[in-house]
Amino acid sequence: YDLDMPNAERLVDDNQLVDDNEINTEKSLDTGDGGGGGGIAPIMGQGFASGGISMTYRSLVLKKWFQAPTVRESKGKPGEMGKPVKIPADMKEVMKEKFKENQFNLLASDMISLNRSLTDVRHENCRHKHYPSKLPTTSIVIVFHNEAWTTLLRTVWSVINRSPRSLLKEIILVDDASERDFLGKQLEDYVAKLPVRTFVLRTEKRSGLIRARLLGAEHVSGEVITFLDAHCECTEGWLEPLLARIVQNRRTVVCPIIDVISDETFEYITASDSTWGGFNWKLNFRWYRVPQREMARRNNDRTAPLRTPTMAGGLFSIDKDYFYEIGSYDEGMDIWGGENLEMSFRIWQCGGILEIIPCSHVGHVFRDKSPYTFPGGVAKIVLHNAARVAEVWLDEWRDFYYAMSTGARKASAGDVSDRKSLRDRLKCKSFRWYLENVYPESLMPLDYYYLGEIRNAETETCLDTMGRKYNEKVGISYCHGLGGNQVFAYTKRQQIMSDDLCLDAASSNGPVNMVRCHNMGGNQEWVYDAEEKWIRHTNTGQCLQRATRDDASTPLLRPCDYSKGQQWLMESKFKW
Ligand code: LR7
Ligand code: MN
Repeated sequence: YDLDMPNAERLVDDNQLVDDNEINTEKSLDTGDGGGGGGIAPIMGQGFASGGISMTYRSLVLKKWFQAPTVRESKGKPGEMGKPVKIPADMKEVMKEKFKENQFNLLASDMISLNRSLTDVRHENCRHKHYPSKLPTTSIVIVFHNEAWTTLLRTVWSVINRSPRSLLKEIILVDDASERDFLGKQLEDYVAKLPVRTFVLRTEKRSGLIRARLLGAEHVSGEVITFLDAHCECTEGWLEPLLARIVQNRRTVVCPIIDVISDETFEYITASDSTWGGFNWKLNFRWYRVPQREMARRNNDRTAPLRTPTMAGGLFSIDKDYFYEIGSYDEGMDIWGGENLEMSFRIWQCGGILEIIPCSHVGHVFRDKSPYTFPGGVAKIVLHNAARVAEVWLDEWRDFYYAMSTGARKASAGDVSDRKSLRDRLKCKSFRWYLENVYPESLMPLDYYYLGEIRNAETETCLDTMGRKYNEKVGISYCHGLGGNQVFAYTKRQQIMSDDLCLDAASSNGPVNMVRCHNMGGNQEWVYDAEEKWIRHTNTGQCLQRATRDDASTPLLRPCDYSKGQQWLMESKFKW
């Protein structure tokens, strides 16, 4: 491994620099949308009621923070300016072997400087923003299990190189029982020489990222905790906007835009500033397009903080005291998964705000597979964590989660009484409140008439997605009563939906396809007549009919004729 220490001398403490453009009085402090009106009323004023800027961090002047000078490009080195690394043909075999160690191109990572240069990826308008002259200090907490040397240390160096030194209290590395020698004493010796206080904590046995982060948090002496994954690269000006937002309201939990570091080439690829976090019925975190409603609330300013329903989980800053006030993490969660949704719901439901700050960009190596072991099995762990989220935060919407898989129903959430009493103690709002006010676009419909199987009265067969994907025909098959592909919601918006797919017909004789729900009626609007038991497609006036012998795999659209083949029962006969 490349052990050479990048040269720290070109780092300048921002305190040595003179403020340019000091703007006097805190009145001009951009309090964001604190006093705004319109939009979705219930959250507009939330959290800002107590006078806008938090007293803890009150400051009088704004300044344009000087970042440590841009890391200069080392000409001729691979990966500089975030460019992709090309592996010579004769090294392809080595590359493949090394890929397996971390599920990313380790050979490429090892070829790149630990403090490689990156381009300034921020929106033009971000470069001129002013932030309070006094910002809180932050400690960076990075947990890892068997991380590669170069990705871990590049994360550390990117923090050191691109954060104003006066804001950086320390870097805390939490080793979650790694089994690689170089992460032992060699790592401790290395970090002891860094220009920023950095130390390594170790969990005694494998604890998973959630409990590892809790251990790291206990040792934080900064005012704000900033969590990062162990394979990140922070870019120019990433930290100031995060901290500045917390100054305005300490109940705001803030995430950077998470850019993509390619797992194949380590190219730095800027992510869209118009995506936010959501989740599906299986409680998987997913990125979705930001709706127009939120764009409008921000006056179409692409640099303004973006309220996101959920966060990816790995990269965020939170006021340290607030982290504990709001219940830190659920210690009952193991290894990986679920904690990001748990924290997202908790923040929103218990009076906080969760935002993506578009002027802050941090890259993350996204990979297809997890490189490490999940003791006890991936499914068991992930479903256990998700069940805890469902049990504590989802109220009746937990049915959507459980309907999706037998595995989910069988997994045990364990004892969640502590988390439930936390929810009571903090007087948190309901999941309905969250859906109404934070995430009306959610795939879990706010109002629905029915959730269950849709059975044909004549053939006793059930609508079935057959596990098919977008824009394919909906299927129909023997009712198995096990949920999953045979679970549909009939919503108040008159959609027939399964997770993110809605029944959709574009012409009067079909076919009936499954198309991504657009929530705008049109081809996705169906009226269920509870008397006649019809499912009538509004746009075409046709009725949904059982499959025929010729094509038994898919239901049809036909003129409504009161036949039994057009009767559908929305009453579940689940075997669980
Ligand atoms: O047992 C473990 N112990 C650990 O210390 C398992 C993991 N870890 C460490 C690991 O070394 C890494 O540094 O925890 C960190 C996160 O693990 P990853 O990198 O395997 O997770 P991920 O990037 O695939 O997954 C995302 O979702 C996780 C859910 O538990 C965490 O919240 C991750 O932090 C999170 N990552 C991000 O948010 C980055 C953006 C990815 C997206 C979307
Ligand atoms: Mn990660």
